[in-house]
Parts: sequence; C-alpha cells; structure tokens
Amino acid sequence: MKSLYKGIVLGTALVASTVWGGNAKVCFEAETFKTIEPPMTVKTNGCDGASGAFLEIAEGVGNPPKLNSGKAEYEVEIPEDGAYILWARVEWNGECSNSFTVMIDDRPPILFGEDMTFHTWHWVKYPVSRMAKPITLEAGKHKITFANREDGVRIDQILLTTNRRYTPMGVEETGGGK
Ligand SMILES: [Ca+2]
Ligand SMILES: [Ca+2]
Repeated sequence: MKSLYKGIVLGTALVASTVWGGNAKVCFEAETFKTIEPPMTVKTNGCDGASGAFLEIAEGVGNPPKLNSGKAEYEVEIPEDGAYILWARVEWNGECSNSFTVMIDDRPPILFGEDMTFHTWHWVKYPVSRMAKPITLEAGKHKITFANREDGVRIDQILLTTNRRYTPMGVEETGGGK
C-alpha cells in the first residue's frame, strides 16, 4: 500500500509541472517595436553594454500625470499556452526613474520595475515574487506595451518565459520558442 501511495503522489507532481512549468522562451530587441510614440525614442549612439540599439525616455522630458505619452508597442508571438514571467533588460537613472507601465492585450496595467539597481544594464522581472500569479498567455499573437511612467529609463531587450527558474544574464539571444 505504501508504494502505491508514493506512486500517486509522484504522478500528481508530474502533471502539475507539465501544466505550470515548461521551457518556452521568446526574446526580442526593444527596438523591434511595432509602433513607437515620443518621447520614447530609439538610441543608436552611446549603446555601451546594450544589444544593438535601445529605447529611452530621457530624463527631464516628463512623465504622467503631467505628460501622458511615450510608449513602444510590440506584437509578440507566444509559442505555447502557459504561465509566463516577463523580463526586460533595463537601465534606470535613479529612484524616480526606475519603472514602466506595461499593458498586455487589454488587461489592467502592470507596474513594472521599481527595483534599486541604477546606472547599469540589468534584467528586471514581473511578477517579482515567486508566489505571485504569473502572466497567463495563450499561444499566438499578443500585444505588449511599455509605456511612460517615469522619465530617465532605458530598455534594451524583452524576454518572456514559462520557466520560473530561468534568469537571463547579460545580452540574451533573440528568437526562441518551445
Ligand atoms: Ca525621472
Ligand atoms: Ca536592443
């Protein structure tokens, strides 16, 4: 009886990891937007440490509620149904320059960022906590928007993965799938 019980427990764990785990990953350059709205701009100069170009909302150009513009919109092909973590390779200029508002399809806006690593390229994720609900996406095309919340921000690459243990390092290879 004891071994049978163990078998059932193991079987349940495997099913659960198939549903919530997986290893789907898609990575793309921030400069491969579908549309862009100023004061979000493409920077092709001073790209030390960036993967090619990057996008910037320059410090001092303004942010909400004073200025409600500045965004980049992406059309992303999600490889398979799953619970995704959204990563972005960013550079923040300080405590009042360390976030974006992110919109996925027509869902409520996400506060992305607010970490305290400044003046260096680094990867930031949503959700931050492993206990928080990830972003559930079905396979196919999705609209993702990075919008102005604070000026003095830069974004280089964006990555979505169903692998909660995956942590991007440095410049990531673009493309991907299942
Ligand atoms: Ca700022
Ligand atoms: Ca880039």
